[in-house]
Amino acid sequence: MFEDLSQNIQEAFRKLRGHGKLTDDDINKALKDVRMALLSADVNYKIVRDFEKAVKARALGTEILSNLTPAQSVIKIVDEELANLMGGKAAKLNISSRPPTIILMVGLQGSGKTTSAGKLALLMKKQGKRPALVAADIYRPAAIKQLQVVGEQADVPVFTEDIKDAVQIAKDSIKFADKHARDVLIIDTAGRLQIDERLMQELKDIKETVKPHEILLVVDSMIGQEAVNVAETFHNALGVNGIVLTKLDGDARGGAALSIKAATGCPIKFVGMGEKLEALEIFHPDRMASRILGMGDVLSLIEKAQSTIDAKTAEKMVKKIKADEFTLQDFLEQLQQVKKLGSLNDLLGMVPGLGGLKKKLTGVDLDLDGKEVKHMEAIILSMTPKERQDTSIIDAKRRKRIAMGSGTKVADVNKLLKQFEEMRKMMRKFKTTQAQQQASKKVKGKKGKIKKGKNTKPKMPTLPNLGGLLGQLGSKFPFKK
Ligand SMILES: Nc1nc2c(ncn2[C@@H]2O[C@H](COP(=O)(O)OP(=O)(O)O)[C@@H](O)[C@H]2O)c(=O)[nH]1
Ligand SMILES: [Mg+2]
Repeated sequence: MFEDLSQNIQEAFRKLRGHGKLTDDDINKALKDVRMALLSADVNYKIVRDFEKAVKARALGTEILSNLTPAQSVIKIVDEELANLMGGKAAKLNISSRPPTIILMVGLQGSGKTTSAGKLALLMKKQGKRPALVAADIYRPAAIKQLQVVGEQADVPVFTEDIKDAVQIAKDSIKFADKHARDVLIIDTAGRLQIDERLMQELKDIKETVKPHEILLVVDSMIGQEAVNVAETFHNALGVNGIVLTKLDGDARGGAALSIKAATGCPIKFVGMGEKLEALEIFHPDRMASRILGMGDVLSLIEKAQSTIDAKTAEKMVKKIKADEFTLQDFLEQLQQVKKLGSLNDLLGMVPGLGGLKKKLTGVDLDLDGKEVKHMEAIILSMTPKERQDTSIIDAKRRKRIAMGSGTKVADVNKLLKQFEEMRKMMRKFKTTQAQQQASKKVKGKKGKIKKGKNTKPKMPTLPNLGGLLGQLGSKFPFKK
């Protein structure tokens, strides 16, 4: 995501860092580089001009912070102005005090409406809501089926009706919500290849009839500046409350993300980061700005890990590792947990200072969702519980059976068992180093204590352990694509 932009801006600042004191000339040069980076990211030139003006006024002015170097001050200003450009604070959904809250998904064909509807349903479900999906894309039978599949994956009911009247379907879905105690309705609508009067009228009619609390425009970020035009048109016709910017995972430039709020006044509320149902994130302009500037995004990372990794499971694993009782069954559970996080490369991009490493790692991505992991999973699943508990009983005959059962070769089974053995060895080592560290901490006394302040990050005790595990996996399991 935003690799090109990120790299160009960071390059501009790298030049500044060498300087102790900054002249106006230094700052002007750096800002010119930032301007070029934004322009080549496909940000509208007027927006870039205003942005530069705002930064310059602060950077060349009196704003010098005593605890920062001049270069850091400039970076901080750019960080804040980038966040402002994208809307400042995260914008929330309008939730109706009288359920159901009605959310209307609109946008061009292929922008990701159906996928995002499902992702949003899952997200809201995780927040304790009871959403239902509504199939109001009546022009293609496949569209209804697609929504049903998504609904099934998210375990959310899908309201369909066998009539060719999207307005009526939307209207009837409210009764459905009342009857089934659903407090959120997410209405998926028909796509259009470009702005089409007839379909736009249909959206207006749906809006008039059901009075949605939230009209979410779904926009594909890969279309760059065109995304801004699309957003303007939809906003003028319908009055859009928020934007879901999809396919950010494939967007190296970031033009749409940076321009759309400034150009249309509509805030981005969510971003799509992949095809998976979990790949929808609440959009935080400040975090996004820091991510672009390469400061990492620890908060997002922690939140992601927190929502995905079941803390209890993680704790259990750590206990087992410490007691040297880690079995293949545990490994399988760990794999399944980690898999939910998505590609390790995505995670690396969020860790401060590791963003650059990510680029170098392309090609050797630890694709935790890839074929290799599926193979490993299949192999372990083909073992009996006893075998998973104690690998020493897995003789040649058993290996053959496991390979057959999992659709792999005996060599694959052998490889997995060998890797697992190596991993356990590593874990034993890990255990001893941890014990040593603990011992030395005790000697040092209270030094480890962190003072509570306003910048205290939420506690995430299981993350370091997971990090350790990922490290083990990384060094021992070259999951190449
Ligand atoms: N990589 C990626 N693909 C996405 C994202 N959102 C949607 N897609 C894909 O884009 C395609 C079109 O999505 P769909 O929901 O059918 O679009 P619709 O026509 O607006 O309903 C599908 O192949 C989705 O899997 C995203 O955030 N990232
Ligand atoms: Mg669709």
